[in-house]
Amino acid sequence: MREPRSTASIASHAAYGAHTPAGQSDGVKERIRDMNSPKRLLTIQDVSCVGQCSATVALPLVSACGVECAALPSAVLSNHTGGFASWTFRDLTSDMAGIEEQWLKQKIFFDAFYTGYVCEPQIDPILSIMNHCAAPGAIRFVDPAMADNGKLYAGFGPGFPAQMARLCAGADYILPNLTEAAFLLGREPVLSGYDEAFVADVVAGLHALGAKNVVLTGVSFDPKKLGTAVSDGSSLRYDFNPRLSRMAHGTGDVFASVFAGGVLRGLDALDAAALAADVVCESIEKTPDSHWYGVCFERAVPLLVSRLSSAPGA
Ligand code: PXL
Repeated sequence: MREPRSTASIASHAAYGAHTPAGQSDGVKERIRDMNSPKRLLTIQDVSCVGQCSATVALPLVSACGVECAALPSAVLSNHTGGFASWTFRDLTSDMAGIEEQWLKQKIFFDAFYTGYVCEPQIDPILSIMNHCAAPGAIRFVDPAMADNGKLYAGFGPGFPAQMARLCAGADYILPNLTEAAFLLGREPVLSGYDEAFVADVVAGLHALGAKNVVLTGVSFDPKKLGTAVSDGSSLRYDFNPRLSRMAHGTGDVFASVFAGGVLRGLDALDAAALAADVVCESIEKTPDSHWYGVCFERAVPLLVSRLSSAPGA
């Protein structure tokens, strides 16, 4: 049975600083890392049992970056909703408060949060976890995974982007594609025929929501190139790769996982975006055309590991 929640159990940065060594104090074994432990990231997104997306991408790729990856599943689906004919969906919102309570009781904190595909009633429980279970200086990555190619994913209603915008408001990094950016801003998606001034305006709108850094994916000014716009609010920089002849499901999750892992390993945001894009391209190139539901990102892990081998915190 769940214990009643007390205000004393609600931790904050101050409570983190008040840690005592494991085994002392109140008999609760505290989870304290020593200075040599990797950074610990909590990813909050669904487990699609089959489909190579969300948590089944984040866990291996964040780990391959040399960062500990804890996972809070927002839902369990038999398979993702992007191309399969049907699916089961178990919403795990009602588990979230109890999970937070356990973490607070055991003084478990996170150096970073990375949210992906989540449901509308989960925005407040997620904000609560990010507010209470953060180690000092914790970084928030929000991938507003809700739309692509001009359309919301199946299962999200028109009111969802406004809720997702609340999660973006407190983020250190948001990683929308052009479609998600348009929905966050309440605009019609524009997917081609735009210029740098248009991108700058979209990025400014996203900063105005409250996001500190904007990483806008799927940007293209030349049909042969596809890239990312990276803004810290004062400078807008671009990274481009040659456009591949095919698109694939789950590449946004590969990009966000590698980006978060790269930033936690000390890469500058543009370098992390360039690494993430290279891993996406390698994954697509190594995916047979017949493999329609995701990308074989496993085959890009050697590239990722070798590119990060000289990064700090190896
Ligand atoms: O990759 C985005 C994603 C994540 N999770 C689920 C999805 C999708 C995209 O379709 O359906 C369940």
